[in-house]
Amino acid sequence: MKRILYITAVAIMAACNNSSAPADTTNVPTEQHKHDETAEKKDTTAILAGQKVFFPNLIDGQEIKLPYVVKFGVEGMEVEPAQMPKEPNRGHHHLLVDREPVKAGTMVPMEDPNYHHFGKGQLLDTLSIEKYPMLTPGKHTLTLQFANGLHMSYGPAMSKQIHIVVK
Ligand SMILES: [Cu+2]
Repeated sequence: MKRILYITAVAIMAACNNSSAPADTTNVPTEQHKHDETAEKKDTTAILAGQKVFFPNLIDGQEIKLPYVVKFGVEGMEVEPAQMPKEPNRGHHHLLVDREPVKAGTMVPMEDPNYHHFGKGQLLDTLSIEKYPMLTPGKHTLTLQFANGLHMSYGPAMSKQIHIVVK
């Protein structure tokens, strides 16, 4: 009986530990993290506070007519052409149509036409029916996703999703 109680107590403690630890504790940026990343350059898809992407000229729910020039914004990271990552906090934009943000450390798909890579470091693109045939009239989601030089996603925290209505 004592042993069962002991096991139960351990299990409860373990459960408490799990639930009391916020999921993003490891992502809380500290000076220490910053130094570690710069020194080791191991995790090339870790992100820091204040780093984000955004659509400078689109708001959620906006109605647009094609062609439409959509701009890509980023704060706290630098845009560079796709290449072997030498420095952290760099990468390029991706525009996803009707797709969800890409998990951190996972490659942004290359073959799916709903994932557009801007590996030259582009800061805008023209949404046209020729280049984006999936943008048929009606509601769609646009997701801006930042990824490193090897197209490895910085994750949902470095993405921005909005809804648009194509007229
Ligand atoms: Cu890419």
